[in-house]
Amino acid sequence: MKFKILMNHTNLLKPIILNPLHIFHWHGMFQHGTNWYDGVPGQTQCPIPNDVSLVYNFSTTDQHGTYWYHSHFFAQYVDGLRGSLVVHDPDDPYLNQYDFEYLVVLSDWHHNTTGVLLPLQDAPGYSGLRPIPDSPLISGLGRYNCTAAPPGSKCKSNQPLAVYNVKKNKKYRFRIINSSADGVFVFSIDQHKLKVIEADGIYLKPTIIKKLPVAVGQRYSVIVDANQPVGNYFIRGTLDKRCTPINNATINFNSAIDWNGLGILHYEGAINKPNSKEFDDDFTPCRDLDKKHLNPIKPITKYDGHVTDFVNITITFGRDKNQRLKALINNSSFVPQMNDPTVNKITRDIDAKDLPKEQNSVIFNHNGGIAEIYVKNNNGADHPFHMHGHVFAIMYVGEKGEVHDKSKYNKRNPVVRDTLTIPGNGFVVIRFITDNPGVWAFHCHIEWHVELGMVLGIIELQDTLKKETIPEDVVALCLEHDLQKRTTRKMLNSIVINEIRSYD
Ligand SMILES: [Cu+2]
Repeated sequence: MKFKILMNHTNLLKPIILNPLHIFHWHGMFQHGTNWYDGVPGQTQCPIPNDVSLVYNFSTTDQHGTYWYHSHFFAQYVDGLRGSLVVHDPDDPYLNQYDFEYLVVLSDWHHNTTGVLLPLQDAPGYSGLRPIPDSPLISGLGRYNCTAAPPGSKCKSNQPLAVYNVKKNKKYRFRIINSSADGVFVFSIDQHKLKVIEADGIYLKPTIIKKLPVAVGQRYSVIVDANQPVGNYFIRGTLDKRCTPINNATINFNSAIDWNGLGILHYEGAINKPNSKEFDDDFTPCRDLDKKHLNPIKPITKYDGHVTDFVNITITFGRDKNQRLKALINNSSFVPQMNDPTVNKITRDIDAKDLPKEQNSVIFNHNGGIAEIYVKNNNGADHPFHMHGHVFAIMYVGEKGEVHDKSKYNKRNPVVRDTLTIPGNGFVVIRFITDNPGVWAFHCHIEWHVELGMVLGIIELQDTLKKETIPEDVVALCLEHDLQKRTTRKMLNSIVINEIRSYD
């Protein structure tokens, strides 16, 4: 199968001198038979030291669509170690419905690096919420109110915006990725409705919307018809403030951020300054796009059957003995063992039930079975959960106060994707097919919550997994380096970004 990485070159930052350890996750890729290339420290591989290279050698098998890749090591991706990944489909059912395609990579930019931000969140007694960003970015470009910049700053308030060029009466596929640390983005183009055709690599029955809410880690494709009068129109990548809780102990709570990120849809020949008007909201704030817009192109029925494994998990927050904030899954905060990932342990014949408790393991042993996970959110915040190695079917999303009623499950034509929002104090029920031997993270994609330990380790088909052989160069990453020593918090302060406003 043809494999192609499409880089959105406007999203590359340069130059970046990073912590000398890296690890890359290929968000949305199933990694059938190549669990060790999933790129999760402590679960699937040891980090790659400086001057060492690793080829991630995996097949996309039958997957096509919009994905992305990012570091999964501490919060490196928030500092810019991320990009888009598109697998083109020669049999794309919508290929004749658009003329060109574009990538839109949305992100929430922090002026401080995560080397500064994470230790603040990790400080004993920290009583704030998630760090507040400084600018929303559309494909790496955004603006900042320079009156708030420090003295001597080279900040310019009229930085160029991302411009997407179109020709009148042509149709465009926009692939939209929310690669943020945290924020829910709302994407729209003034005077142009969006025909939604893909969510997280799953083709959809097309429906028309005005505004697209995108949680962290989610991807969509929409078709835009350039059928309006020739002109310049605003593209809006708004960070939805309603979904970002703030108190005055929150890191950067007095951020000068303008939550309304802008780009421009430029028709060939247009000379006007854009002054287009934003659509009214046609979605529920802080929730995923409504399921009526997410019907798979053909109903996916394989999740309607006998559930072979059932797991019940609860999300909360707590504090450790040093009063540090921790995210808890079933009362346990995930701690990766950087120098001995779980998959290495399994292949050494360690039984999954004997893994250290703080690896938050859940075990699925039925080959080809249907696993069901009930996630209860005992916390007021919404959490966008992403599963590695799989897509899952959403049986139900329950709001705060709703009673869990199995008769309401959507078994016959469920929404299928790899990232969903779990409502604050609500619950979700998802199902997936246990057919992919591996150690797969299931975690909140708010990067600040990952760092607080909101991660589960799915141990799937360990009897098959333990017979597999991890490639020598991957194992060597653990053997050759004293990683545990090198991955201290102190190291993170070595992240330096020299010029945050220099783009390729
Ligand atoms: Cu979260």
